[in-house]
Amino acid sequence: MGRRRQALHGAALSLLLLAAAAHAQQTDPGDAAALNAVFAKLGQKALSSWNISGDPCTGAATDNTNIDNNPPFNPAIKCECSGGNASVCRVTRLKIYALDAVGPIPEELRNLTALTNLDLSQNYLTGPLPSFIGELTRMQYMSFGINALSGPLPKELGNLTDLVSLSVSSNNFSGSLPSELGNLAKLEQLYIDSAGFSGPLPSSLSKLTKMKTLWASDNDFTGQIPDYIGSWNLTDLRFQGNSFQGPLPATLSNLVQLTNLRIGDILNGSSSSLAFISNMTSLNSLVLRNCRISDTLLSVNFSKFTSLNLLDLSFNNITGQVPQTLLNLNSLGFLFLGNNSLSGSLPSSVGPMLKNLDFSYNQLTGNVPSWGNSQLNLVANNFGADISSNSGLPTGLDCLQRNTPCFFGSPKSSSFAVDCGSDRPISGSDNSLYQPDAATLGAASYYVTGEPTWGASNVGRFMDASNGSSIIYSSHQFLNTLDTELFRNARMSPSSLRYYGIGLENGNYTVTLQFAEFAFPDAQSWKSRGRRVFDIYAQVSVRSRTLT
Ligand SMILES: *[C@@H]1O[C@H](CO)[C@@H](O)[C@H](O)[C@H]1NC(C)=O
Ligand SMILES: *[C@@H]1O[C@H](CO)[C@@H](O)[C@H](O)[C@H]1NC(C)=O
Ligand SMILES: *[C@@H]1O[C@H](CO)[C@@H](O)[C@H](O)[C@H]1NC(C)=O
Ligand SMILES: *[C@@H]1O[C@H](CO)[C@@H](O)[C@H](O)[C@H]1NC(C)=O
Ligand SMILES: *[C@@H]1O[C@H](CO)[C@@H](O)[C@H](O)[C@H]1NC(C)=O
Ligand SMILES: *[C@@H]1O[C@H](CO)[C@@H](O)[C@H](O)[C@H]1NC(C)=O
Ligand SMILES: *[C@@H]1O[C@H](CO)[C@@H](O)[C@H](O)[C@H]1NC(C)=O
Ligand SMILES: *[C@@H]1O[C@H](CO)[C@@H](O)[C@H](O)[C@H]1NC(C)=O
Ligand SMILES: *[C@@H]1O[C@H](CO)[C@@H](O)[C@H](O)[C@H]1NC(C)=O
Ligand SMILES: *[C@@H]1O[C@H](CO)[C@@H](O)[C@H](O)[C@H]1NC(C)=O
Ligand SMILES: *[C@@H]1O[C@H](CO)[C@@H](O)[C@H](O)[C@H]1NC(C)=O
Ligand SMILES: CC(=O)N[C@H]1CO[C@H](CO)[C@@H](O)[C@@H]1O
Repeated sequence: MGRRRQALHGAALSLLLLAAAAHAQQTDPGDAAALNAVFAKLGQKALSSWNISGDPCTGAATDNTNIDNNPPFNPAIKCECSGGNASVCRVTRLKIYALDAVGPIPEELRNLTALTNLDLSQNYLTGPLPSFIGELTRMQYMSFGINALSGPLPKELGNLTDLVSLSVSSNNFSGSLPSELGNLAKLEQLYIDSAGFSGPLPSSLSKLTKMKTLWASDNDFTGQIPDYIGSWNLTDLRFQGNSFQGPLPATLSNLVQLTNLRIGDILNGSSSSLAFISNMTSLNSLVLRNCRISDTLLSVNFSKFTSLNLLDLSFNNITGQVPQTLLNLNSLGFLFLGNNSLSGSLPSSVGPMLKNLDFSYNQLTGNVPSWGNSQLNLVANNFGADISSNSGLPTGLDCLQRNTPCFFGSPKSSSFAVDCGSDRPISGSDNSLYQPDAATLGAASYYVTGEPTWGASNVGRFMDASNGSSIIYSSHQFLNTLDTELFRNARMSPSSLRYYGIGLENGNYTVTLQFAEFAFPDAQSWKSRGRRVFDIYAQVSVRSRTLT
């Protein structure tokens, strides 16, 4: 009896002690003041799940609630409390994610010196990234992605030597990358795409040998892609839409652990061969678009690329035949080889997953293959040039070959108008009747309409979204136009969208292109942070036609 009571007494006592300890936990007063000031300036309020008592390091901030991939827990902090019965808690993680917080980065952030993890992405933060950020030296993961920050990237970032991941993607910075970034010896992920940077990549970055992921597309980086990239530990490298010169560095061939490689738009300089990819057999996506590659597909043994799902080698100088081994790859779903100099006829079969193939703008000949329900873009080749095989051409495709026989000598029209993406004809205030254009155009497809009078061709795969639709609609009332209806539908294309006039008579033509923006709202929101670049060319592909 006595022993039992003693045991109960002991249990009650330890419970009491725990309660006392919990009660004595308190946020570091400096951190609490700084956090409250940061939140006040960014118009944020703590959630009831973690500021129950008015003390930030409470509830979800200190229990085992997960802060990552937990949308309701936002804005959020996590704290770490030093042991003892009157322990002090420091704020180690701060997340204000996609809440459209507006304004400059608050100065009081400087006082949260225990932060290891800061996520302020997808807001509307303006002004510079302050140099005091370099004082938060415990930082490991830091993101300012998709905001409106401007000015140069501060060199003090180089003091954050524990940093593992840094994102400043989709901002409006300027200037070149500071060479101090080379001090970030633990850096594994660097996201700087669409961030506004320019100039050559600093040589000091050669020290970042732990780097696994580099997204650096859509800046204005110049010079050659540096050799040292080949001694990084990359699995994901994205370098499209910069101003790099060729050739591609030979050291890239060392990056055999890459699963994702996207390089594009090499401006000038000498050409490259394709053999450097030979050992990158873990690749899932390979994009080398417009990279001044001169080679044949036979210089790589594609049968080793057993995970390859997307291959885009368009806008290069790839010659010779398309090998059956490439088309047979079991994993391959998207093959984009448009705008090269491929010749010969196409192989007789394709792999089970290969549903989207673009061979437009090559020199292919012979019969159009019958590959079941694959989408096949064969515009601007030499199919059916031989009259005897003409019967094999799908309707309209004969009018979109290099040497089209369509309407030759007997033109049918002298004008046409199209409302891209619309499902019905619309009369414009310019007295044109805009024809509908509602066909679903997949990742490698074309179609022609009417007699035919015009056609369209689309190539490309959306990087993330893939709900299949290529047409978007807006109910927006557009200002500055009498033709609001004309702009409500639009065709989306991730890579290349072309319209063709067919059977037009000789003469001088005026081409009018009309645009309205409705994907990026004009608002103080991260959703407005995007850039639209128009790269339009009008081309005469049929003999003796002039265009103005
Ligand atoms: C931040 O720290 C500085 C220096 O310790 C102090 O003067 C200032 O009051 C602090 N700011 C806040 C909001 O706590
Ligand atoms: C926490 O609650 C107190 C008391 O309600 C309030 O003054 C403070 O601003 C809150 N802190 C945050 C970060 O919202
Ligand atoms: C716990 O608090 C008591 C009273 O304030 C103090 O004497 C003691 O040293 C503290 N113990 C620890 C481990 O902090
Ligand atoms: C931080 O970086 C700057 C510029 O790179 C340097 O001048 C400064 O001494 C560094 N501060 C510390 C504390 O290391
Ligand atoms: C980006 O910054 C430049 C100055 O560097 C400025 O002219 C431009 O308006 C800014 N653009 C946006 C969208 O903030
Ligand atoms: C490279 O990455 C692999 C796998 O992610 C890892 O095991 C290895 O330690 C890394 N090497 C270096 C030098 O960081
Ligand atoms: C490539 O283009 C850049 C920018 O136009 C120019 O400065 C450079 O001299 C060119 N290089 C070559 C090899 O043509
Ligand atoms: C691929 O690996 C083999 C075997 O290690 C090597 O002989 C060859 O040079 C490598 N090819 C390239 C392009 O690096
Ligand atoms: C290509 O790779 C496959 C699979 O590794 C191998 O069986 C085949 O012999 C190779 N072909 C050539 C020409 O090296
Ligand atoms: C394309 O490749 C062919 C064959 O290798 C070569 O003769 C030609 O000069 C190349 N053209 C360009 C523009 O590089
Ligand atoms: C087309 O424009 C050119 C240059 O303005 C002019 O010389 C020519 O006569 C025009 N042709 C026709 C058919 O109008
Ligand atoms: C029709 C077409 O798009 N042709 C282009 C193919 O690629 C070369 C090199 O980028 C361009 O010069 C052609 O205009």
